[in-house]
Amino acid sequence: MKRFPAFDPPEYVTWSPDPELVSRYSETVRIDGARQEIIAGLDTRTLEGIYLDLVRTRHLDTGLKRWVRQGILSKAWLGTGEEAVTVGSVHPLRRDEDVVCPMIRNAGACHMMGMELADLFRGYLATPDAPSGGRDLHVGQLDRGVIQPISHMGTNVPVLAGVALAFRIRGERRVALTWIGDGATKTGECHEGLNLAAVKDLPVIFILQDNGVALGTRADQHGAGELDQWGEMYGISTWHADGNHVLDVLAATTLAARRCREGRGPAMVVARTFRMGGHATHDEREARATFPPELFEWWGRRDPIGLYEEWLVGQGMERGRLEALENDVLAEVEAAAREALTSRDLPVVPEHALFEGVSQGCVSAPLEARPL
Ligand SMILES: Cc1ncc(C[n+]2csc(CCOP(=O)(O)OP(=O)(O)O)c2C)c(N)n1
Ligand SMILES: [Mg+2]
Repeated sequence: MKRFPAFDPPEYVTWSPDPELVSRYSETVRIDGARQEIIAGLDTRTLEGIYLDLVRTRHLDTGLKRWVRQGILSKAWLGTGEEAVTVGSVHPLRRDEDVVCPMIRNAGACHMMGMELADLFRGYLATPDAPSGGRDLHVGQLDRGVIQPISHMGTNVPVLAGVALAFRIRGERRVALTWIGDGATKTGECHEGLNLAAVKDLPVIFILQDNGVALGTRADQHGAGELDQWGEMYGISTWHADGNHVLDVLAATTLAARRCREGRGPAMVVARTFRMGGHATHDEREARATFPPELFEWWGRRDPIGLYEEWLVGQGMERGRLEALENDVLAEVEAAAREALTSRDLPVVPEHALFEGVSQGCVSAPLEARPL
């Protein structure tokens, strides 16, 4: 894929495939028979779709970072390096009926569920036509099955357990899914939500997105135990996946979703990955001081998009085809950013921001638009 020296982490700018990692990527596909079967069932169009979702997610970050450099934004929260966790876990969901609640590093889930890229940019600009009506940069859209998170970590867990409880009571075979950062595992809400989901067998999937850091605090500073068996402690069936391997995450989440739809939920997928930048763009230097350069190098060699590209090429995909797909995405993201910028001309009516939609709980889509 295209590398941008001005925006990409340096490890990605100079990225070239490590033959050993490329071969290990293929081995991971074959380790588990059930996962292998799921991956073997993905046709070319679907594999290209996964590539588009990954690249769209990366270039949404590129667009936001460009805005930061241009002074349009003061900072942006990026998911660079963690794209495979988001794309792999949303892919198995049914876009017209399942519900997600993404953390700020899961922006890819929003466009995968059907939200407009321009709306994701507008969320940052706080324009009156942004999904939150300009009130918050966290965005969601109920009629696309995306619940807007709030900033408080861990609160998404009981909310999604509640959504899944509603599915259960109505006898619907729908699935709720949310992500939990390693830092968020330390919150009380998270514990309460997981426990409720487990004792009620709710159809909810928790993706434990362990990037080894919470803001500027390393995982070994914020927790003494291992997170690998954390879900099982609550009685939640757990799969482990390589967080930088989109197909592995996809296959594990497919199995988790099957379990939920059979009424045997909840389920957890533990995926280790790494944040290739700061908590947000303002503290990249701090992040580089938090971890040794070797760790950035180690994870940098495991760029989830670079490795997926190599796997696709190994399957017979033409590099020219990948380039063409990426060029389409770049044009799409650029157009979305341009469109969002025009929203800055809209008049802001503070009364609307204060009162509109409050009684309905959502500005952009009244609850009736898509009953939960
Ligand atoms: C309850 C709560 N405490 C503190 C914060 C401040 N805060 C925002 S993000 C963050 C770290 C989150 O870490 P993690 O859950 O691992 O997610 P990551 O940022 O690594 O994706 C913290 C401490 C918050 N938003 N909510
Ligand atoms: Mg974290």
